[in-house]
Amino acid sequence: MECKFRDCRSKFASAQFTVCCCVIFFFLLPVNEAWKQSKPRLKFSYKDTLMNGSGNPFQGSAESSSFQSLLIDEERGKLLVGAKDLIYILNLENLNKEPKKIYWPAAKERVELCKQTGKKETECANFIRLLHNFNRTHVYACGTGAFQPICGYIDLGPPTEELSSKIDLKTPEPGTLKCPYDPIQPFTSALIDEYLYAGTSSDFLGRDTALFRSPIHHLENQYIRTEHNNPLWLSDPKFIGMYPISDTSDEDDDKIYIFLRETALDTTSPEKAIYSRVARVCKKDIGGQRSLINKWTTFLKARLICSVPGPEGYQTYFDELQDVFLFNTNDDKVPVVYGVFTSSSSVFSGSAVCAYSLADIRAVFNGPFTHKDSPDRHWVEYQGKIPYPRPGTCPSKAFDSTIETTKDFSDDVISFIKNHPMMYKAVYPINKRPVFIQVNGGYRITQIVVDRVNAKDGQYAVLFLGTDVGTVIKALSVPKDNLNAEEVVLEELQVFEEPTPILTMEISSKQTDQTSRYKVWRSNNSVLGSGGQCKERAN
Ligand SMILES: *[C@@H]1O[C@H](CO)[C@@H](O)[C@H](O)[C@H]1NC(C)=O
Ligand SMILES: CC(=O)N[C@H]1CO[C@H](CO)[C@@H](O)[C@@H]1O
Repeated sequence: MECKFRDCRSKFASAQFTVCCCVIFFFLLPVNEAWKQSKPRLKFSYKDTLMNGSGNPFQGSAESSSFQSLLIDEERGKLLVGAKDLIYILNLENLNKEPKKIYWPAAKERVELCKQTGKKETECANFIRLLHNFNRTHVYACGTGAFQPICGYIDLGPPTEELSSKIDLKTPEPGTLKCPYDPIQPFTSALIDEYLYAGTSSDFLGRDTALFRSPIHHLENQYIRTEHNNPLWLSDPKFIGMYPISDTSDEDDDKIYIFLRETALDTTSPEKAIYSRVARVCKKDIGGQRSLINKWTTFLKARLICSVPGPEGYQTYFDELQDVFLFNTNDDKVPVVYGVFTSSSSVFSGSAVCAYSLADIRAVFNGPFTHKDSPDRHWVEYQGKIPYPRPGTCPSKAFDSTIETTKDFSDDVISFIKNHPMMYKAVYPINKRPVFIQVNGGYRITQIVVDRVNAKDGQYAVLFLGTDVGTVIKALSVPKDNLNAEEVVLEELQVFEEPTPILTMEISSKQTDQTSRYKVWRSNNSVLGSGGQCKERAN
C-alpha cells in the first residue's frame, strides 16, 4: 500500500534532484510574456488517488451532503463535519466506518417563515458553518438556522472514553453575531478564551457585515464590534481567516490578526477595486467610554500586497485574498502567513501565493497612519500629532499603570482611531514577490495548507494548493538568497471525482511527526481524508 502524502522523505529525495537540475526562472519574465508554468512531475487521477491509498472519500448519506465545516479531533481520532441539518462524526482512520450523526434541523416554523420571506427553499435549513473545540468534553457549533443562526454544545465526553451511542446537543442559543444567516457568505471565526470572534453578517438581509466578539458563557459581558456603517473601517468585507498571536511576552499585549478582502476606498482607479487586508485588535479590548462604546478601540488595518514585478517597474497585482494559512516557525511570535490571491484583471486570470512575515506586518502597524482631508482629496501619510498612547496599543499595566483597560483611553485616542484605522504603508511579501504563480491555466487556486518536510539541508515548506476544479497541487517553494524563489510542482492530484471547487483544507496540528499529519479537503458534496492511516508503511 502506498501513502502518497505520508511518504515525504523518499519523495523529497527526488524533489531535490529536480531543484538542482531544472530550475524554473519564470519569476524573472516580464508580465506581458506568457509565464512559463512548471508542470507537475506526477499526475494522479481520482482513481489513482484512491488506489494508491492516499485518499479516503466520504460522500455523506442520503439525508445530507451539503458539507459546510470541518473539525479534526486528533485526540479522539475523529473528524467532525458540519452539513445541512446534521453533524457527522467520522473516524479519521476510515471516514466511512460507522459514521455517527447528530441531527440538528431548524425549527419547522422557522423554516416556513424563511420560505415566506422569499429565501430560496434550499437555503431554508440549518447549515452548520462553525465547529470549534470548547473544552475537553464539548464542541461549540453554530448553524444558519434557516436564516436565524443558532449555536449549541456537543457533548463528546472525555477524550479517553469511547463516544457514547447517543451524543447530546445541548441548549441551542442565539447565534446572531457569531454565524452568518446564509450558507454561502465567506465567513471566519475563532474561539479564544470563551469568546467567539467572528467576521460575519449580523442581519437577515446581509447588509451589516462586521468583526464581532461575543462572550460565550459569561453573560454579563457585552459583545464588541467594528463601527457600524463606517466604510473607513470596513467596506463590504469578506472575512477569510483569523488567528490569536502574541506580540510580546506580556499577555495583556495579545492580539487577534484578521485577514479579509474588501472594497477599496484607498484606490486611485475610477473603477471599483477589491483590496486585501490584514487587520488586528487587542484581546483585552472592551470598548471605549464615551465614544466607541462596545466598539473596538484598537482596530487597525493595512493593505496586503501580492504582485509580480514586470518591466519598467510595472506591477501585476493579485488583489483578492481567497485563503490564508498560518505557518509556525521556530519563533512562535513570528509565524509566516501564506495567502492565496486571485487576480481580478479582465486581461488574464491567475492565482498567486504570497508569504508574509509577521515581523513585516507588525512593522507596518508601527508605521505611519493614512489620512484624507476631505472626500475629494487623495490619501496621504498622516503628518500631525499622534495621541498617547499610540492608537492600536493594547492597555497594559506594564506599559502604563494609568491605562488599565481600553475605557481609560482619552477621547483623543478614541477619535483618532475612529478616523484613522488604516496604515499608510502596505505589507509586502517576503522577497517582494509570490512564492507560487498560476496564470491562465483555466482554473483558480482557492485553498492552501502548508506542511514542512525535513531534508538534509534544512526544513522546507510544502504547499498543498486546492483548486476550483477539484485538484490539489503539491509544490515546493525553495527560498534562495538572491530574491529568486524557485517553485517545483511535485504532484497534481484529482481529489474529487467531479471538477468542483475545494472549499476547505485542513491539516492536523500535530507538529512532531510529519509522516502522520492528517489532511482533509472539503467540497460542497464530498470530503476526502488523507494520511495518518497507513501505519503499515514505515518510510
Ligand atoms: C465544558 O463546557 C460545558 C458546556 O458549558 C459544560 O457543561 C462542561 O461541564 C464543561 N466541561 C469541562 C470538562 O469543563
Ligand atoms: C507513485 C505511485 O505509486 N503511483 C501509482 C498510483 O496508482 C496508479 C494506478 O494504480 C499507478 O499507475 C501509479 O504508478
